[in-house]
Amino acid sequence: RRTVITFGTFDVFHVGHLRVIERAAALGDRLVVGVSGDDLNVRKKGREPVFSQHERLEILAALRSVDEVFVEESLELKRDYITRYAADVLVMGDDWAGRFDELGDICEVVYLPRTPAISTTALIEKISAT
Ligand code: C2G
Repeated sequence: RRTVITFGTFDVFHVGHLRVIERAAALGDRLVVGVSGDDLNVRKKGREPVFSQHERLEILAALRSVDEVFVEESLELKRDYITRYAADVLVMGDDWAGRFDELGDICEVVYLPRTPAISTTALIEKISAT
């Protein structure tokens, strides 16, 4: 059995999120998703996500491609999470290309291309402007 792990905030869930989840799932038999916690987002981006971590976990857990979800408490804990969930593959969006190569000693590291022209930030701007 091949376990894939991926991470993200997945705020205001959109088709770019769905596609990366589906492509990650296709790389193995079991997909585990680390959803960035609210505290991590405040530290990282200086603001609370639109949807709480509870809501974001609930959405991710309901997806057909997702087998397990957990809260990602810190960006620095990837090695621990990979070990804890016995992941064989780490998938990240290619905006992180090269950043996690050091984890290649314990798993395969794959960067997937992002879906162009869609982002949570752009969606928030679009909704605010209407
Ligand atoms: N994504 C995508 N295409 C988009 C937008 C997002 O493929 N147009 C992907 C990202 O590459 C990522 C996932 O969707 O793989 C989640 O995106 P974000 O919520 O923006 O995640 P991010 O803030 O990059 O995660 O440990 C990582 C952190 O949790 C950060």
